[in-house]
Amino acid sequence: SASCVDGGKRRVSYYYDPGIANVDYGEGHVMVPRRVAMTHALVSSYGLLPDMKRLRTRPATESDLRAFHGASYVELLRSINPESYRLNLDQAKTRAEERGVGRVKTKENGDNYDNPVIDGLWDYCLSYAGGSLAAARALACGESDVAINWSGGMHHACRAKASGFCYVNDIVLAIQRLLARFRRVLYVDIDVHHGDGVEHRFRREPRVMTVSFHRYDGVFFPTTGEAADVGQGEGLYHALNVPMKAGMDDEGYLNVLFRPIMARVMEVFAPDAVVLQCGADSLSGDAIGGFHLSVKGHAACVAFLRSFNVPLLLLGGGGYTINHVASCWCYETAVAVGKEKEIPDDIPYHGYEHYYKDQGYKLHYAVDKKNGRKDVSGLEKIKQDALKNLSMLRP
Ligand code: V1P
Ligand code: CA
Ligand code: ZN
Repeated sequence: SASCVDGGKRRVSYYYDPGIANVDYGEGHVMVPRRVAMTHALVSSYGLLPDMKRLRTRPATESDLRAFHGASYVELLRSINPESYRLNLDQAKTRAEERGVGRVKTKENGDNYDNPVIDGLWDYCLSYAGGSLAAARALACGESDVAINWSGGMHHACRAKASGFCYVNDIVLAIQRLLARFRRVLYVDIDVHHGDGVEHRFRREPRVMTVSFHRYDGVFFPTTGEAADVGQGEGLYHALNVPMKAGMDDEGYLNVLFRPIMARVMEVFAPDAVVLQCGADSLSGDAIGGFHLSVKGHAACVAFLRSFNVPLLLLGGGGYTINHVASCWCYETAVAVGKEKEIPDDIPYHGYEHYYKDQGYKLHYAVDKKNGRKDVSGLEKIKQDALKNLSMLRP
C-alpha cells in the first residue's frame, strides 16, 4: 500500500512478557534474559511504544510446541524442575541429560552447563514461543507489516534436544505458522552462531530458504555451517551458509557480504515473508562473539530487509554484553517503526541507565577499530562461494 513504501511507516506489533525479567540461567551463565527487560525499558523510555501495536503475549500451549517437538521431550520440559532434577539421581536424570538438559558430560570439555534446569523453565519456554507464534499470526492475518519478539530467536533447539541455551525452537514454530499463509518464507540469521536447528528442520523444504551468517573456524560453537552445506533433496540450495573468521567489521560484513548476498536472495527466492533472527552477539565487544559490528551496522541488516516491503518477523537470539544487546534491539525497534533518525544518542534516565556507564550512556557506543578484519581477499572468496550456490537456485 502507499503508506508502505521504503522509508515510510510500517504497522508494527511488539510482544513483551515482563516475566522474562525473572528468568535466571544461574550464576556465571552468559545468557541473561533480563537483557530483554532492559531492552523494553529503553524502548519505553525512548517513547517508541505508542508507535507500535502492543499485543498481549499469550503463552504457547503444549500442543503448539508439539507442532515441532517430540512428545516425550515436551513432557520432560513440562515436568522437570531444579528440585526433581536434584532428587532424581538415576533414570529421570539420565533422560534429561540425554536430551541436552541439565549437566551434560562431553568428551572434550568435561561438564557442559549450557542448558541448565532452571526455575520456571516450562513457563519461560511457553512465554517466548508464545510471543513468536503471536507475532507470526499478526503477519499471517495481515494486521501487521513488522512483528517483534526480542525474547525469541532460539535457533539451536532440536526436535527432541536442547542446545546452545535454547530449549524450544520458537523460530521453527513461527515459520511453520507462516507457511500456512505464505507460499515462501525466508529465514535470515545474523547471530554470530550458525542457525543449525532451523536449517536442519527445513533442509529438505523448498518453501523455506535459510541463510545464516556466522563465525566459522572449526571450533566455534556449534561448528557447523560451512559453505558446502546447502540443503538436501527437494530443498537443495535452499540452505545458504556464509562462514566467516573472527574480526568481521561493518564494512566487510555489510558491503562485501550481507547486502550483495541478500539482494540476490530476495531476487531469486522472492519470499512472501521474512524472518530475521537478530542475535546481538555479532556486535563489537560481545563477551563470546568475536565480531566487530556497530549497532548501526547490525541495524543496517534490519533496515535492508525491511526495505523490501515483505512481512517481516524480528526475533532476538544471542547477545552476551547485555548493555550492548539492549542498545541494539532498542535501536532496531526504532528502525522497525521508521524513527531511527529521530532518537537521541544520549540514553534517557529510566531506572536502568547505570547499566550503560561503560558506553558513556550513549546508544551508539564506540567500536573497537584496531581489532577489525585484516583479509579483504578472504571475504571476496566467501561472497563468490555464496553467489555460486545461489546461482544453482535459479530455475
Ligand atoms: O561451546 C559450548 C559447549 C562446549 N561444547 C561441547 C558445547 N557451548 C557454547 C554455547 C554457545 C551458545 C550460543 C547460543 C546463541 O547462538 C543463541 C542464543 O547465541 C558456550 C560458550 C561459548 N563461548 O561458546 N557456552 C558457554 N560459552 C557458557 C559460558 C558460561 C556458562 C555457561 C555456558
Ligand atoms: Ca547466524
Ligand atoms: Zn549466538
